[in-house]
Amino acid sequence: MNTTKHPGLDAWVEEWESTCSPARVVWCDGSQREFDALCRELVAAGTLVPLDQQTCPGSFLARSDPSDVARVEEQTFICSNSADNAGPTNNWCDPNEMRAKLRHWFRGSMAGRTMYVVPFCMGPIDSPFARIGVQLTDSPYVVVSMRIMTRMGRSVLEALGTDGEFVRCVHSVGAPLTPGEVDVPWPCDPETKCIAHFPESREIWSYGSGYGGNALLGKKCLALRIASVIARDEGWLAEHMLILAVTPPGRPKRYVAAAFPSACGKTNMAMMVPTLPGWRVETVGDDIAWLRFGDDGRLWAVNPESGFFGVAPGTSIATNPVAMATLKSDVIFTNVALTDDLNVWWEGMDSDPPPHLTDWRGHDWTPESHLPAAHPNARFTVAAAQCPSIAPEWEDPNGVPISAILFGGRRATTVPLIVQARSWAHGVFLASTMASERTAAAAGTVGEVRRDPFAMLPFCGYHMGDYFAHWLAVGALGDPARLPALFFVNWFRKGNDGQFLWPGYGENSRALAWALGRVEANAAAVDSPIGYVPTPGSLDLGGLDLADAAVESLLRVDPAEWIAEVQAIKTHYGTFDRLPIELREELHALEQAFAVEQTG
Ligand code: OXD
Ligand code: MN
Repeated sequence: MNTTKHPGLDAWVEEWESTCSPARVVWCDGSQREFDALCRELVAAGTLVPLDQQTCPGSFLARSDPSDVARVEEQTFICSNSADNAGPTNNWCDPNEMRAKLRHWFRGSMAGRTMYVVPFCMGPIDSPFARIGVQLTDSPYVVVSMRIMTRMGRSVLEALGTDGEFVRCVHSVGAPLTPGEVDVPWPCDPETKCIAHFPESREIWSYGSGYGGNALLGKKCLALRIASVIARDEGWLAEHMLILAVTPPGRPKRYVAAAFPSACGKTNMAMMVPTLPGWRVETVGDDIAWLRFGDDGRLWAVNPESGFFGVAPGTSIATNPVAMATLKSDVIFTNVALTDDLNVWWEGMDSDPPPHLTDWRGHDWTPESHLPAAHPNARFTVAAAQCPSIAPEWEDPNGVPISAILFGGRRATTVPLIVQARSWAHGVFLASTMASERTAAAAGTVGEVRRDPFAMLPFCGYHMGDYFAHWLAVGALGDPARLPALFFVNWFRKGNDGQFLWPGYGENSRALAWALGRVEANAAAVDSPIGYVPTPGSLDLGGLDLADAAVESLLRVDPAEWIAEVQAIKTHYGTFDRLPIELREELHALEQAFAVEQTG
């Protein structure tokens, strides 16, 4: 038993050691030597396959159990003291009931395994934004992933001192070993998984899964669900947003945050290669932003993570060359396919797959196979510091000042390429209506619109209506002249022929340029019922082969579509028992504006 200078931490570790009965306890120091030793153990256990050391030095492939491939939203709970505070969009369970159930599952759950104590920090350790967590886990794969995704180890214990506060995170894969039992490469509980958050006591208990957001508890669990509650209590914002820096030629660098639901291209946008000549984009973060007011009255943001846990399929030299360059070495890939020469492959990487692969389940695969070679949610875990477009200031303890926030989804119809909100409250209204259409790859009806307010539906740790009110309150605290401008965007609008109207990727720099033009107050716009929409001439479309009709379609605010949208928003709002009156007023004003347009 290691003892630290922090008696509260020691007592908590001891308590869980006696509940989970691991064979041993190891306190992680976060060193390279520890990381390398764990990787060697994981290779010996068959969890990690070393990749070709010439082409992918320091990189490994993990294959998960087929039952453990994604976040389990149905098994994710916000166990606030009252159900009311979890709200209509979260699963809720009485905290005492959940504690009793999980304690029972955790009892002896680490038998035959090592319990690692992982001190970690979200945000640069010297930052006023920083939050410390300690994760207990019986998964060495989680430990090595946490070392990439967070600042982890001895320096965090030092920062904690003798009585520092930390978020208590307990994680077990739920696969105890009996004496002599041979382990499997990816231990988990194939039947039973549960990710429980206790917002009042700032605790996370996760059982049964070793995958991604279920198991790397700093990410979705701490930096979004628990942090959103802390942010509400302390007057800041914890958001599902990328952060980028954009420098137009001859003009100052500005910072933009953008919220998009999963699978709408946040990592691609964060690493964008702008097609506008002379423009430069640098990356600050690709998934989470913590925002708070600086002394100057502006909103400043940090990326609380130190790595990217990105979706591999669809990533290619064409769609995201910067990500491909980031993945040259020191990556843990999970559930991608393996080539015969120990390189990785996934759908969307090249147009032609190699003639033979080992798929994510470890089976032979040929182009004739009907199943994807890589799991659609296959991931790469890689340090942000090795991203060629990382902004030099990405770890600035004070964060970066945000000039604009973009909210977007995947909409085939209705939502124009970009709209500027008329005010903060109007922006909150637009973001609260955010939605994304299901693609053919996902379960559910293709084209069905799923509302995902602020892209936070799976990640808000409290009542979504109160979350909207919190956003309004933050805006009311700020000086309107210093608040970021808010925009609603849609890269996915389709024409009558069913084809995307907008090329996306690096071309999104043109929308970014218009947004900055608005921030600097010189880009022209039409005042439409849904906000300020670019005049066709105000978008820089030079060098882009887009017909005038396509531009018109991209920017159209179609009254019939919006009258239907207003009805859909009413239905969406009907699910909230606590909705700020300001948002109802915004909806009413929108409905009125179209009624006037129809009659006028
Ligand atoms: C993620 C997600 O893993 O949003 O970032 O699902
Ligand atoms: Mn995400």
